[in-house]
Amino acid sequence: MKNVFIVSSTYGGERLGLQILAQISKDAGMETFFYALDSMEEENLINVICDIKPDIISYSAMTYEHTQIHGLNDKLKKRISFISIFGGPHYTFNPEEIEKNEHMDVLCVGEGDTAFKTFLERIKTNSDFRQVSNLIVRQDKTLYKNKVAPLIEDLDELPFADRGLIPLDKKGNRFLGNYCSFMISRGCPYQCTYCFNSAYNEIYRASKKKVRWRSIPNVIAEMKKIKQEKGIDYILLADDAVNFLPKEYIMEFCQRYKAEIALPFTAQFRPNLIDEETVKALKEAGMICANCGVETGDEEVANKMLKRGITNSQIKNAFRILNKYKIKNYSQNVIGLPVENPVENAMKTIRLNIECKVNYAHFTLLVPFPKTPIEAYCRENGYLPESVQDLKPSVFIKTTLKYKKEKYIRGINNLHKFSSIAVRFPFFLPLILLLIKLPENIFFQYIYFLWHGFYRTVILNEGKLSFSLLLNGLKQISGYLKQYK
Ligand code: B12
Ligand code: SF4
Repeated sequence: MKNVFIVSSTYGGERLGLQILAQISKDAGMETFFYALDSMEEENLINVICDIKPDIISYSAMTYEHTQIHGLNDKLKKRISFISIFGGPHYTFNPEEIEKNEHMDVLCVGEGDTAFKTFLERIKTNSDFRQVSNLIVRQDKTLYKNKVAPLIEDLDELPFADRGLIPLDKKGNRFLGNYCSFMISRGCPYQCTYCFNSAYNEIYRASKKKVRWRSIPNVIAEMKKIKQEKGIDYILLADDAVNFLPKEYIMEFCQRYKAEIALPFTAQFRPNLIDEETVKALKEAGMICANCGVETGDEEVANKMLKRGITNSQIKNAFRILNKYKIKNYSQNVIGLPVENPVENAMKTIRLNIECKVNYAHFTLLVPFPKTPIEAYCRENGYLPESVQDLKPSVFIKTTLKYKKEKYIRGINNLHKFSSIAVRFPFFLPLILLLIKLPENIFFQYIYFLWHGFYRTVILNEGKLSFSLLLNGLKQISGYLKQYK
């Protein structure tokens, strides 16, 4: 039997959740294919898939990727017969999608590993799959809604992610070189209001252990296998935060990693949980780069509105430690928040990053995702009169929020383009404050993306600056901007 996975884009990287499902599909004896919608013209893709004649098409989407995915599924349903199954964050938080769309046969809520395995087994044996946990199944115009099973407790039970289907070229990712990503843990105990986790943990109220982690031998075995098979020279630890893991675990992991893997790596941290001993051990194990969520420099907004549970002094301490151990660091920041004056608020974030001496500060504009507490807050307070679900917002281009004054919209969209440069070169701030008064324009947008690409490729990841790198960067930017015209 044949199963085709479809996503809207890989964004030049891996999609680990889907790669685990791909391995499950292969283990079930399915001939397995993978396509990203942005890898070819839609009509070509439809022809390719029709030629394959799949029994199952498995779609995965984050919110805002789903519209394109649904359009493709509708067109395919008119041409060939197959069972369509949908999973990923968008469907987890918006399961009602299946009620609205008659071409959706199955929808998976939450962790899909066990449900997908059972679903494939039932299909292969031609048996009933209407009562599989986590699935909503449409059959004979009836929807069969099943309960969500508890979170998987033992992550070692999962297969290693498939590394063959998603075409990472030899040079790998433009930022990281020939790398692969790994996840040691799943879950996050926090409830930041702009993130999916509070809604996710609500779905899994009954599961006591929200953060789970694999055993060290299991992680090391996967890394060793991939290092040998793919000759990678870099590792990206993709966990929401590596310091959700117990300290003793990190210490032991560092010893084994240094002895058996010894590749440079990047990891993500929650700044309030960073401590010197752990950073020192990770540095000795090979960590050369760390990513931390600063998010906002306004402590009151951070804790009352965003429910970050963090102080500015904890953030400063985190970067002091990273800088002391010469770990290249970058911060994630969110601006364009639902406050009276978003420019003033963003300036506090820029200043906090300057004080922290962050190497590279990455700024995105808030997109209030449906079903997150911040979306409700925006709507209740007049920043978002209707759901943004039908728009196609981008965290990189324009705010989706309504502000009382036009100058705030122009100001925040323009300041977003220069925030990272302002952190690196604070003496440009007076000039930047003048520039943001100008009308919004494409030139500022290019500056934003070029700076982002240059800093992350050349400075953080020590790539070589070249004409072809610049050309490639410009091509990618114009391709991205075309989608948002
Ligand atoms: C790595 C990552 C990325 C990567 C890779 C994307 C990916 N989805 O793998 C990249 C960098 C591309 C990315 C980009 C973005 N991301 Co992101 N990303 C993540 C992150 C941190 C980990 C993803 C992961 O591997 N999870 C672990 C695996 C096991 O879970 P999973 O992928 O959800 O898959 C499981 C289930 O969903 C389900 N499932 C998934 N697909 C399918 C398909 C079928 C058929 C079935 C049955 C089941 C199923 O089963 C899987 C296994 O259990 C998550 C947060 C998180 N912890 O999940 C955010 C997350 C997915 N991202 C999110 C967002 C919003 C984005 C962005 C849109 C914006 C942003 N914040 O930058 C961009 C979009 C791209 C752009 N414009 O550039 C949101 C999505 C929210 C939503 N409602 O859709 C999340 C949940 C984080 C958050 N803050 O809320 N992201
Ligand atoms: S700490 Fe990170 S992953 Fe956890 S809820 Fe906050 S933003 Fe989401």
